[in-house]
Amino acid sequence: MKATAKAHTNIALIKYWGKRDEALILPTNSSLSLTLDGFFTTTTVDFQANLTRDQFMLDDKPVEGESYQRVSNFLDIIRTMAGKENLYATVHSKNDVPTAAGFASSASGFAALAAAGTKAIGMQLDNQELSRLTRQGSGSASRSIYGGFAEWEMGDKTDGSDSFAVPVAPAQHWDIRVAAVVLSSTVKKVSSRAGMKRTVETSPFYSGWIDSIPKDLREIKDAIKTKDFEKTGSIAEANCLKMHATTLAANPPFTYWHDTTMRVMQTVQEMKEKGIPAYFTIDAGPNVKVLYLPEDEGKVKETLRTIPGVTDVILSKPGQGISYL
Ligand code: 2P0
Repeated sequence: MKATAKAHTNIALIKYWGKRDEALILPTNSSLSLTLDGFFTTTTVDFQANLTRDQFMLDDKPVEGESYQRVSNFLDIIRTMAGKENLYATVHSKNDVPTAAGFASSASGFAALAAAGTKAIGMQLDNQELSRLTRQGSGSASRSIYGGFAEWEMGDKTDGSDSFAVPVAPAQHWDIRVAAVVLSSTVKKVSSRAGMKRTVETSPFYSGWIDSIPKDLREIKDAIKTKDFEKTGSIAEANCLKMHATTLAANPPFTYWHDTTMRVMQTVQEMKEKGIPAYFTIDAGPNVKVLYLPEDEGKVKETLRTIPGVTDVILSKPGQGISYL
């Protein structure tokens, strides 16, 4: 009862920022992302009748503590779905997500775990069912089931049955690129889970964030469909700034930005002024991702690399959804 699956990480263009149910991982807003070719996780799950607990190996090292618990709790959901409550597994995961690039490996990690785990235990789920399950491991992971552009529809049911991601456009639809700008100092004081919770509970800007999402989503889907890069980039950039603005008004207030984060944002603005279309987006950390077109790759990479405090620039194309190896 063994299966291996591969999943890519994704970058949100319309951010998921807030939960209405922390246990089921139900969001307060819908979100939209681009799956990335350059960053992925490969996971093998092997259910064995002789095991008395799960084992989790990440990059060949045994993992215990909170990360182990999240994986084992997620396998509990799969075991319950399959009606095999006492069947434990060994999980071997390999991350091809450079941690320094500031991508949460939880998106590719839980998507690969859900795909390999369900197949290994003998279940056949369609993508919608798989996304709904994956969501319960990590919200952003629900979008990594699909390649290209995907939307996680928040749903409104309390049991989460209508909260899952759907495909918007496949990777082949549009070759836009993402540069992950790696900063020398990446200390993060507030986790994304804690950050979104504090923001929902205390930020007076939060209702403005929620109210603005339907229009952002509608317009970015139109722009993706018509391959309007300027429009797609502008909406994504503004959506990211709105998300980060909610944290500044939280109590106590916080920001994920460092000085280099702002320097990168300024440089992207200067590139636009020089006629190179480039747009930034930032998740719950100081690193910056820059959207650009393939013909500008050389200039964009060189410009970003020379910013003081930037140690590396990792480039990626749109990536594919879940695959089984
Ligand atoms: C996103 N982020 O849409 C947003 C933008 C961070 C900023 O999803 O608690 O690791 O596991 O559901 O998915 C990061 O949060 O959180 C995230 P959980 P997750 O990509």
